[in-house]
Amino acid sequence: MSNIGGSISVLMNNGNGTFAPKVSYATNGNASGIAMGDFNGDGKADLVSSNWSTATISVFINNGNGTFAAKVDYTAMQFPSNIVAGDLNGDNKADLVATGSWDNVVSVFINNGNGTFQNQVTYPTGYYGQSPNDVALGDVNGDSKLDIVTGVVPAGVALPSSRTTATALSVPLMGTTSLVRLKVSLSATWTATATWI
Ligand SMILES: [Ca+2]
Ligand SMILES: [Ca+2]
Ligand SMILES: [Ca+2]
Repeated sequence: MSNIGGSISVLMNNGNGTFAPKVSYATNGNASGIAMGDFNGDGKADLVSSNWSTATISVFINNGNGTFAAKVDYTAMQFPSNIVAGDLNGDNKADLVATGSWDNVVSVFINNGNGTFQNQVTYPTGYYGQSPNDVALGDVNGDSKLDIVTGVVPAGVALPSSRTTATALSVPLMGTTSLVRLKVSLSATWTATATWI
């Protein structure tokens, strides 16, 4: 993969389930993951991409009419394959969690409350060779606070409630920048099966 050409495309609903032609916004390198959330509290969904090739995330604030302001980039860990948005500290402003697939961590970006974000705080998710490639937020312990769940390759994947969900994971090959894909399925006995796709 090269460090060129990443973008997000937005297709606006015409109101009847058909969509207007795409409007694209350039990201800082390959946009391997995207997420949406209201980052500045105006009730309009904002956008973020995790940029695989540049170890950054790009935040796009909604202008309020479905167009997006110029991106603001933040430093992430290497190979941030996926990203998710959710309110982690209870201020009703969406925060961000990105994977750091090369470094076996997740990066948490707390919203300052106005759509700008603090520097990442990282948390380990595994050990060398077990890269977190997908991430989800859910309240695992019922305290109404979102917890972080990561998909790890190849040993398995942790899910908060479902034992049958299959998830596709993007996998960095060690020593290269190539991308391969695995599908991981969990059986009723929590046995994880990984299949190349
Ligand atoms: Ca917003
Ligand atoms: Ca928050
Ligand atoms: Ca919780």
